[in-house]
Amino acid sequence: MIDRKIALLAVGGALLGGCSMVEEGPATDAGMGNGSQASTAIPARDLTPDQIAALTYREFPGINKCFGDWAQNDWPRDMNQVWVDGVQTNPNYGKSLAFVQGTRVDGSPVLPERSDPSHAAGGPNGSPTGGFTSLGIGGTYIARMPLLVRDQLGDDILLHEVTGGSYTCANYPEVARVEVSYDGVVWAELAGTACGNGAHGFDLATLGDDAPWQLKHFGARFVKVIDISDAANLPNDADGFDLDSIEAVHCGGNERTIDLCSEGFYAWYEQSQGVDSNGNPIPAARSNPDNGLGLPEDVDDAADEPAGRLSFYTLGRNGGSIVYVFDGWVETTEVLRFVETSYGRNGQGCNTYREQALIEVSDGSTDANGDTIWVELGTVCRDGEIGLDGAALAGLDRIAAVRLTDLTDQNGSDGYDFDGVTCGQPLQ
Ligand SMILES: [Ca+2]
Ligand SMILES: [Ca+2]
Ligand SMILES: [Ca+2]
Ligand SMILES: [Ca+2]
Repeated sequence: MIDRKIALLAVGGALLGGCSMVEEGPATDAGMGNGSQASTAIPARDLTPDQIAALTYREFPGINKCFGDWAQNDWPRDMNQVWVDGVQTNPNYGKSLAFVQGTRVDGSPVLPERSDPSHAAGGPNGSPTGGFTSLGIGGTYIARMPLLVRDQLGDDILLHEVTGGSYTCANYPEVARVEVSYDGVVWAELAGTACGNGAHGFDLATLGDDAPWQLKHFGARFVKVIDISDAANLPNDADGFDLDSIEAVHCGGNERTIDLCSEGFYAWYEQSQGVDSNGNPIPAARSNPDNGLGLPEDVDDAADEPAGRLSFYTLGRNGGSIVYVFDGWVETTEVLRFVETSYGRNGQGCNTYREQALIEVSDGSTDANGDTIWVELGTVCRDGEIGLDGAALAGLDRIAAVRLTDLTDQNGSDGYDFDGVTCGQPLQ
């Protein structure tokens, strides 16, 4: 899925320039660059999806500080060794990118020595006299991180900016915001902005509810830095946010294979609950998706429900659905056993009360539109087992997520009452 190619759309010729000694802050060399340089800069605040789709990657080997083996840099499988063997160390820097540079406030090109996008790849050097990339007003810079950036306690990404002399955010507000992506297709914004010299923290925990579940569960592969400087607050020669480095504070994938017989689901996303048989909302007690986490309680009588809550989550009629994930991976040699709650009907067949759900699984892969690729395994009615061999046939050797969608056609039912998942009888 990461076959997308990234081209460098930076200012022509700028990449050949070295690091000349130019004071950061307002550029004073009015004789350079103005009107003499071909530029493909797009004077927009952000890239359109079409523009992003047209980008191709440019790699900068040899500057990845997260780990040393270039051959292991690619998602998804080669990260396993990196993480499991403990080779991974902090910090972790962006190493490859796409770049659409803006202009200076007066519309002239950013100086060549401040336009080399490789100067923002790799670690920070903190020098106001070179080694950074000026985004240009409204410019966009995309880094592809060598390892997934993960949400752990506190800030997960640091933007390093360089500004020398007496210039501060207050008197020279060059500002950037950050978006992240799992697949390079769908982007989601992180809270906060960066402005002024030094490191500025961003936290994946600030992702909105509508962010893709892969981004929240697996982490961010791509980091996009967008200049949002207000030209009205800056002098004519200001050239936007000066990016020294993108640092991942927390990186690495969760490569654990879970024990399906003892763990069940770990978290849920994309809840879209249906309604009851009369079209009314499902009662609150049946609407907590947490009730489907962990091992099933397998309750057969209302009196046996856990204290303070029910053991199940009701999908709801008319296609109620939810995505559950494991705290790691499940091999597709396994069988999933789904447990449903229907009081007093334990041991009775599906035909006695037809509450059913469609089961789809995913390893997190997305298509060209950024939509999750789901592999349909079939339907479970009440309690039921379903092998992952169908996913194996579709080319997956492990899964991380299961989507349940209600298919109940039973009169009077409010849908499939999902209790939990566990292991089933092994495949023959
Ligand atoms: Ca965090
Ligand atoms: Ca600048
Ligand atoms: Ca039921
Ligand atoms: Ca349960």
